[in-house]
Amino acid sequence: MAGSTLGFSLLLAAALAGRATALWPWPQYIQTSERRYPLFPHNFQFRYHVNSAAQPGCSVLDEAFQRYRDLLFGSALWHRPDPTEKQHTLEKNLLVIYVATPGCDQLPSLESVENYTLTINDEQNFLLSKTVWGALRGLETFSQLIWRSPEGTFFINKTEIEDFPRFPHRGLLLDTSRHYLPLPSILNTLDVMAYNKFNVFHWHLVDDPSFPYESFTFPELTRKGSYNPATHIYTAQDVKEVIEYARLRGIRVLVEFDTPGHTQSWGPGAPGLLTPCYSGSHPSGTFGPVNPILNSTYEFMSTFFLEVSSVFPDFYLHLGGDEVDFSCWKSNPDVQAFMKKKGFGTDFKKLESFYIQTLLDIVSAYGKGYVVWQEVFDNKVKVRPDTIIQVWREEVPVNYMKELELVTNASFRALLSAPWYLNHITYGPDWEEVYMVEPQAFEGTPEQKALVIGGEACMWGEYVDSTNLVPRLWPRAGAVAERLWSSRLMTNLDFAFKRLADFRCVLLRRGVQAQPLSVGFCEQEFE
Ligand code: CP6
Repeated sequence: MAGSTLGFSLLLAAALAGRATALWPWPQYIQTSERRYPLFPHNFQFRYHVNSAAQPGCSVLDEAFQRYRDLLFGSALWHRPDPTEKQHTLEKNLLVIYVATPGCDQLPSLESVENYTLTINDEQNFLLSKTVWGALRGLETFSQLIWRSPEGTFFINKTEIEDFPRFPHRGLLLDTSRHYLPLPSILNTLDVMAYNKFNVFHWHLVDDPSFPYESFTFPELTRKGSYNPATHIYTAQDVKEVIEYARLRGIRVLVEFDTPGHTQSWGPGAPGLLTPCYSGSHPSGTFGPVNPILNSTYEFMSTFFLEVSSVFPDFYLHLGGDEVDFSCWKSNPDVQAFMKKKGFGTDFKKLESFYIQTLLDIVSAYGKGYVVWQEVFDNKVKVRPDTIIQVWREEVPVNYMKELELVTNASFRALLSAPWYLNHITYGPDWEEVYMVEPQAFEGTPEQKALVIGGEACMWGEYVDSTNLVPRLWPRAGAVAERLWSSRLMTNLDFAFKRLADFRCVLLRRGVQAQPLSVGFCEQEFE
């Protein structure tokens, strides 16, 4: 990587400059100095450059300015400095934003350019980006550069930052099936994701225990499959709100409808969809994965995914495909007969592949791309070459680094999650192991390495609901966020610890109940 030596010396210089450089995640290039400029809340302005492609009325930035004004200076009234002070400082008491290309109403995508440069010097405070998404990332960085003296004055140091993400897919998975997460929990998570420069919300919406998604083509799914159809569901309005709230923060919503396994909750609302399990020659009364041998199954999936494709605007859908239990299929005589007819022998992976392949063709026809869990690749399902494979298994069938090697060797793009299960907790600084993961540390060509497009932190919901979600996520998910945003050279745990502990205090000030990393305290913890 060109400029790595330079990168390190700049990093060191910045580290020495002290508290004003507690950035998270760390930018790609930064130069800071001891020279500092005061900022005055009562007349501080975000202002569009006259030649910026984005101008007042750009919802993404107009609303971001409001959010960052509130975060930085609060809604409280700050003392007004005497008029002479104002004269000197007014011209520099603003951040000028220049966005090079138009577009404030689109959705972020995998291809979105998030680069920005931020210049704080004697002449100006200037944020330059190609797109509004880059401007959002730069605004977050700007907000993290501002600090307060003990007397309460706001300052920002002379700084030059050139920043861009290492990986384009930086996700966080929430599971809303094991426990229902109220809408505010999801929206608040999106806020904190943006503070960490995450850009994909992977919504594991339904699973075995409950089906909280309100389907308008199959309302019975929700009525019979949710924990409580009056309270524990996401209405069409809720879903729209999540998507727009995420968009305004430069975050994509990648929805997952996991099949053919993990579908128990679909059963009551979709009679005939799941496979009847047998005990001996009689149905046992229990049901297994989606029944892959019936035409009616594929008709149902066509209709259901047509709805899903229009409700969720992102190009990608997550189609699951993980952990299919074959025991029920094995027990069912009709499935056995189908296997024989198809020439699958006793290889149920072939039956699973048959299902997935048919489903993928259906979804492809709707003009969508898809992400699947690694089993789909492991079982040799024939998938489109643009399929994204999400690696989640730590050790079997191979360790996750080997799996990345195999997936990229087959020319598929890969997402890494295996080492990033934040639902796993241990006593101690468990963020360190998460932080030190190097997603490209496998045997392979540069072309293979380039096929790793990012990763996701996962918060599976068996033991997590809205009471413990926030402290379990933050600041630990931040370790994943920095690994996915910053240079691969960022491997100094002491430097990371200082900044992450500091960032955790920033989160507390912003009203996020983030758990402590270690012993210590925050200056403004109880404000
Ligand atoms: N649910 C679904 C889960 C898991 C997966 N899929 C899971 C299994 C084991 C671990 C973590 C998560 N709870 N639908 C696997 C992707 Cl350790």
